[in-house]
Amino acid sequence: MKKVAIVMGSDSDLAVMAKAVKVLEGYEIPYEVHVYSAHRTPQQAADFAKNAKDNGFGVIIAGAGMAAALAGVLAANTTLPVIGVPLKSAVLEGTDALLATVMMPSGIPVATVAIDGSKNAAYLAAEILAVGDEALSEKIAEDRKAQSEAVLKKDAGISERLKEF
Ligand code: RP5
Repeated sequence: MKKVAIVMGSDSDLAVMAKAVKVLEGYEIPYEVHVYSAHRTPQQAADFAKNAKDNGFGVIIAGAGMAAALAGVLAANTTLPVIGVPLKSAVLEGTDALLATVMMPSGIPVATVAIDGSKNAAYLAAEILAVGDEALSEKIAEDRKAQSEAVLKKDAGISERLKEF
């Protein structure tokens, strides 16, 4: 199976991006985690993306905050799908990173998830890999079924829970 790359702009992003790792581990998808900054290590970020396909990656997840150029820079240097995770910052609460990540020019797409949406980035990466992997596709379908069952269980118990209020 192809690997997923999880790249973050700073180690201060790790707590959020670790949630993506847990999802990938749940599906037994191989992955690597790296810290490369579009601004502080531009050469290393570009080189990683340029070599990613040859190094066995199928998807790149890029998480960055503030003036979040990382996902776009990686996307500019590879034809692999890049999923951008805009990360919350103290001043603008992630809207800065959201706009920087999502507003890519035509021809260089970044599939942008929600602010701090690292789990969905991993689910999306799994779905991309599952296009050519029936066993993975079945695992994802089972996961969706479990989610539905959990909601229906809550539905069945909601009248009882109302008495708590
Ligand atoms: C971004 O700047 C990083 O992705 C991080 O979210 C933010 C702050 O980085 P540090 O100053 O904590 O290293 O490039």
